[in-house]
Amino acid sequence: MRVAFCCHSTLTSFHVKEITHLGRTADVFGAVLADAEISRTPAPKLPERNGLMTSTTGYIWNTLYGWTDTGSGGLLPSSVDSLTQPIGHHVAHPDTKRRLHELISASGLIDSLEQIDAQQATEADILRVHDKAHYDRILAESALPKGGDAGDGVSPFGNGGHRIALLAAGGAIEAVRAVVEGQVSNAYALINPPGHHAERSTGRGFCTFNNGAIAAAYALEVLGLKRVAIVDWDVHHGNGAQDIFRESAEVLNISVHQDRCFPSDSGFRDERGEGEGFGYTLNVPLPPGGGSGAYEYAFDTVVLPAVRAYQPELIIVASGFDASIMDPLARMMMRSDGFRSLARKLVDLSAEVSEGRLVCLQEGGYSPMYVPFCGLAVIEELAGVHTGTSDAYTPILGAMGGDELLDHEREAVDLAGVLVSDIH
Ligand code: 9RB
Ligand code: ZN
Repeated sequence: MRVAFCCHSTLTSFHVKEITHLGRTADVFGAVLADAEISRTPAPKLPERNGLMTSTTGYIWNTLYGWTDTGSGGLLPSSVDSLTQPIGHHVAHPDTKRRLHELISASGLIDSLEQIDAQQATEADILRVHDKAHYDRILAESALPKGGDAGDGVSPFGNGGHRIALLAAGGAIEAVRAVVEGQVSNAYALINPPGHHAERSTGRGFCTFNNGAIAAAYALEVLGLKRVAIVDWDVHHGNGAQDIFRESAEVLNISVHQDRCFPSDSGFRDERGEGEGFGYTLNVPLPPGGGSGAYEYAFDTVVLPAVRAYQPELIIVASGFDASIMDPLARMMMRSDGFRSLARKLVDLSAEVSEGRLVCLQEGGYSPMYVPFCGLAVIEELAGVHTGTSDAYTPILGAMGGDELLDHEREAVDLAGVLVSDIH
């Protein structure tokens, strides 16, 4: 079911009537919903928005995204020699993302989204950004009884894993296609495995193929766009798109990340692209400990001005939730309301520069408890729908503070802000 939503005088102020769930038992862990009757206020007749009377958010999930086999290690492979004991759940076990999908369903938000099917990306889609040798190696290792590794020894995949990786890249392509062709206004692709660390010739950091880069290349080479911006708010550096597009001015790649978290040897401010691409790689490394104050300042000072200067036709977001205060693989302090606020900024920005064309692609996020609340907040903002679901962790996490912008965070962001003037 789709919800038509009300578009006021400008694109930046569209909002939907709040959807109220009556008699809902807010048991997200049991995912039990009693009596989930939804009452909606009928949408008033709307002014036309790009010729469309309704505005929808596309959503992609596929059961196989929950079937990635991350092996028996926790982060490192399990090994008797190195005394890394086997563990039930690898840090990137797909249940975290499946739990986000289940909250989208249990909250009722899914009824307001247009579900779009992912198809496997083709070899040609992958080879727009990756070497043939990388593609061939992934297929060959995927055929082995126990699968293989995407490239760095900490990115295992199981037998047949190439099919899930192709489905993730294909989900990214499909989300971009649906938005650019006007089937939906914007989209969230809850894809897995992630992609933003995968470089032209290798996978790394749990990423096999670079879904975001593949989708950006599809937008440029197949759909005919001229300028695409990638905004990477995953807590780790978006090294993959930086590697793939370093000589291109057709992609503006902005990564806001915890300084030297992963990879520890990239993501510095002085990495700015090369040749024609100089200036179109923009890194905003943040000191550890930052919360929504640091992130909002980074967006207001660097990300938004850079994207406004660039005027892309499409914004792709590398949407990880590993900057959350609950994440085991980083040390930042974002909460769901912080992610909601970043999403709101990008929805408004996309209305300003790219006719609302905004596609979020799932990247990292390793707190099985908390990622669902962060993701729900972001997708609610994309859809302009509030389900009334409250972040169950706010009472404990909110009390920890950490949202104020600190002087050393402001200084780090301001140093990156200087680089915006080179973007045209
Ligand atoms: C270690 C290595 C990793 C790998 C991936 C991440 C996060 C990825 C993500 C963090 C650390 C290597 C421990 C390589 O969420 N991206 O968004 N660590 N990788 N070698 N060793 C010893
Ligand atoms: Zn990450």
